[in-house]
Amino acid sequence: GIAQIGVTGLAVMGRNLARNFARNGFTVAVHNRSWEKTASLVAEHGDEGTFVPSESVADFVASLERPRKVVVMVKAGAATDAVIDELVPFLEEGDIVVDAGNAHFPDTVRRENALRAQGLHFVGSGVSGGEEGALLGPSIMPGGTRESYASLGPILETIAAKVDGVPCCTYVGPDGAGHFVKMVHNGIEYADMQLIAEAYDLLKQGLGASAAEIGEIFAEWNTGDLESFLIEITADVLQHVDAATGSAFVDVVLDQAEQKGTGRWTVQNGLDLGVPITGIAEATFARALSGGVAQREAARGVLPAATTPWEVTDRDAFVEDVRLALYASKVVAYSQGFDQIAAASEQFGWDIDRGAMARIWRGGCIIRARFLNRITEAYERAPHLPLLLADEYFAGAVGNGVAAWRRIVAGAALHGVPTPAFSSSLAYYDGVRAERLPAALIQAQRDFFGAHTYRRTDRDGSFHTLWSGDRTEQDA
Ligand code: NBP
Repeated sequence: GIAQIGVTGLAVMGRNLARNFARNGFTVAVHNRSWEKTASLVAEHGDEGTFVPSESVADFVASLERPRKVVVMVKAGAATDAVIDELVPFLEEGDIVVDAGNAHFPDTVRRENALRAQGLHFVGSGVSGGEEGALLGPSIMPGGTRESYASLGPILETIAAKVDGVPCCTYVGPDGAGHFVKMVHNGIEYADMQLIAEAYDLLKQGLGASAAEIGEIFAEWNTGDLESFLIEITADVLQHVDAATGSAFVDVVLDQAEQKGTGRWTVQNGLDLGVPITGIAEATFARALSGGVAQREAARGVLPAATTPWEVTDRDAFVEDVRLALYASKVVAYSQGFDQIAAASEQFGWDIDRGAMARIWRGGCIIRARFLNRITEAYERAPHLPLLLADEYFAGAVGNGVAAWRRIVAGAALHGVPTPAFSSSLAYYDGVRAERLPAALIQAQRDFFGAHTYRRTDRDGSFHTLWSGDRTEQDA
């Protein structure tokens, strides 16, 4: 074989990934279940580099240098299993199969086990950045064995996005670690988008501002701490005018957000691990609420607001309050997402370097942002930092904004503006910093009805009170 890397699955993502490899000087073997996609890739982009097209899996595998490196970029789920099953009989010990699709991490753990038993390396790799990222440089999150990364890593790092010359690709950890981190990335993306949407709604309802005016505010914010891809495209979207109606584009889009399911996976895993990822959960549920047409229909005009419209008098001060509240809520959402990575890393023995994850998210992916540098720095200061929010930089930045955050959340509640992500982030902040929580009462209740026992503040041990008897306390 002569090709250094192969790609099978040449729909939008695989096609662009193959072009990216070729444009970077790699000889790329290409294959797709149906020949037309392979043929059109070579016909349209064959001049961008060296492609070695094959019609059969056998020829495709034979066209690769050993150890072979095959990137599978097909529809996640059954298609991925089908492609792996077809490839494996042709592969030999030490070959590397990379699943670059959006697999759910437990599937990746299962596949890695099965291929390892056959002497093959299976690398579940998160790839973020959509079509454009795949072509111009995505953020890449490869799992699998460290050994496979030694030969695969340099190729992936070459095609990844670069920030300050540093590739947005690094070894994440064993088996499902790469796809897990990609899942949390997507969960954080949900939270970030919801927070931005709430900020937009606050500005709209508080100021009565037009979409275009709010777009200008976002454009201004994009020059400061909030600078990010999502803020940038928000400014762009808000200033876009619908050609058919002449209205602001955002005002003619139906207010029902859809989802493909990675937010749901992230929340389900947060529940499994017992990590309060409230920002991601609120964002996922907010999309579900928006799509609950029957419920919204039933509530409209029936549930009283019992409030007055928001009339903000000091425009500039209000805009700054919303900005500070957005930043603080965003720090909470990211802090929670990194807690989830830490918990999974511990549970599955993945040893994930959280600072490195923030570093490879600085470019290529949807949540790329200036502020990720601060996260990397925080984990460099303290690699085992138990709470990102408590890092000296973030504690200071959020502390600066906390009065503004309270004004905004209180104002939203007073005037009936739904801000689930802003509000729950503030509740999390107050919960995690509390001297004492009402959890003491919950534990007492649990002991009362279920003899679940409790611990005391004044001495060690577990205790149970005989609630239905003489109420004496026993050692449990
Ligand atoms: P699709 O998810 O639409 O999958 C289409 C590809 O899967 C085609 O090449 C198709 O072959 C192949 N395929 C199917 Br379907 N069933 C197959 C089977 N049983 N055997 C062999 N091949 C089969 O492609 P995509 O939109 O390019 O996405 C690819 C992956 O990337 C997915 O996992 C997706 O979730 C992920 N993705 C990621 C991002 C991102 O931003 N990271 C964006 C979009 C997608 P055919 O041509 O013969 O039908």
